[in-house]
Amino acid sequence: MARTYDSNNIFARILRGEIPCKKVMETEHALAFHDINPQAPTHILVIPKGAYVDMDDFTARATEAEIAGLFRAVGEVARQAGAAEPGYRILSNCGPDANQEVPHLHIHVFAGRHLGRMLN
Ligand code: DGP
Repeated sequence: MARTYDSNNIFARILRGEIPCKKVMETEHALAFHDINPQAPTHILVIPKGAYVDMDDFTARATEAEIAGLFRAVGEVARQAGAAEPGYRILSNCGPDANQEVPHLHIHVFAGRHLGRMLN
């Protein structure tokens, strides 16, 4: 059963401009900004502009343009950060078992140090 979208979640409020963020990039379908609690020298969050709770919700309901727009933005953010070489990691927590904290889909982009085999 899909979770219900809470339009007052913190990233919805960032999208509406009610809460500031350190913006990295904005496109028609995505917004990228620095994580408030960085786990790597580069730690950027890329979110869709549409109201999607998580990856499950996004891949079930989003349009092809929204899906392409989000993933193009992730790649572009990593390139702009100079992370394509030597590399970066993307991660998206989906639901309680993954400890998803903010119920608006977000893709973490980590870079700037050797990341080991896994982040937790
Ligand atoms: P997750 O556990 O995958 O839901 O990660 C949520 C991330 O969001 C976490 O790394 C901290 C970040 N975060 C939470 N609140 C804010 C905020 O108000 N601004 C920004 N820039 N990041 C936030």
